[in-house]
Amino acid sequence: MMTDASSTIFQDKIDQDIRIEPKDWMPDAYRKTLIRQISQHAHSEIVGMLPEANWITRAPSLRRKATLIAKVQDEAGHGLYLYSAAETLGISREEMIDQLHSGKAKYSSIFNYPTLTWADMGAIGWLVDGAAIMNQVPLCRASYGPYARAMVRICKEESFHQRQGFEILLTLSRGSEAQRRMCQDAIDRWWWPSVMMFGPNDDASPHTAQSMQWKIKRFTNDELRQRFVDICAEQVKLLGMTIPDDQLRWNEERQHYDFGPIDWEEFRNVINGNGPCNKERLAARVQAHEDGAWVREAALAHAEKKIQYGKTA
Ligand code: FAQ
Repeated sequence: MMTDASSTIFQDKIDQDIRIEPKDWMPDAYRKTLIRQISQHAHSEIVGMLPEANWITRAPSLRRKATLIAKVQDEAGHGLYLYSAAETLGISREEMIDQLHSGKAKYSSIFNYPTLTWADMGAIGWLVDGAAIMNQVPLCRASYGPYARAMVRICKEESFHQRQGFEILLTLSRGSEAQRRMCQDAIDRWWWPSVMMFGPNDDASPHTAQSMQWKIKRFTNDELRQRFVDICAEQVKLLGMTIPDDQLRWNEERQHYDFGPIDWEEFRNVINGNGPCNKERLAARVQAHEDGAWVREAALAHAEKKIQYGKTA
């Protein structure tokens, strides 16, 4: 039950950077916010496997294929840690999966774009994993223990993902004219959707202020987006490529890059289910879940048998 005293103790713990653990008292709204964010994050990892899985069979070499399989497998692992972290808050895995499959739960907008060429594997690694790391490193210090601890390993793996992506683009950028064009085209298509990954501007973000007070978020959407732009604007020079934004310019006074306007209408469309691949992605997830029903049934039957055996033994 919530009392003024318990909510004061709770906020004091947050203010002193003492982690909140599953059995500690927490306000209902804190629990709900975490379930929302962690489950959306888990869904993003799982749906995020699909655009890349599309290229496993067409990777250009055995080395690239093995690396891509490992990356996609890591993403499955991230989804599982995150579902487990969300379960500690009192929601079941089945409920979360139902919310995803019924379209009730969101997942990151970025995974609703198609992967058209091999260079997209590089652009996803460099830009999408790059944006993910920028957002997720501060989550290692999130106030909720199980989420923060899951993020430590996830971030280590994401940083490897980001490097493999950059290396794919670097190789293409030193290749033939056609490869260089493919590289630039992938950057052109993935840049703005990656910038949008950080979410709405701070003044249009309903959850940021409260999540900052609870130290779930340590930085605002715009602060993280700005850091991402600053880093990418420098890294793109190593590739000899360009970022598709003619307003991208170093601002000496701000000590940051200025950048052009974001197409928020496109963002709203994508998060409301009308992006280029939303329907395809959800259909693939639902199909995979249905195809896996026999595995779940067999695992349950096996577990029940073990319990029975344990009782009679
Ligand atoms: N897409 O008030 P805010 C990855 C929604 S993992 C869709 O700012 P908040 C790994 C937001 O949910 C990528 N929806 O919300 C990988 C809210 O809707 P709601 C995922 C978005 O929570 C790489 C509404 O807009 N990462 O990439 C998006 O304070 C490569 C208002 O927004 C995480 O989930 C969006 N981009 O801040 C895998 C990190 N942005 O729930 C495979 C954890 C906002 O009220 C390949 N999450 N919305 O209906 C977070 O840090 C936060 O939840 C934010 C949003 C920053 C995403």
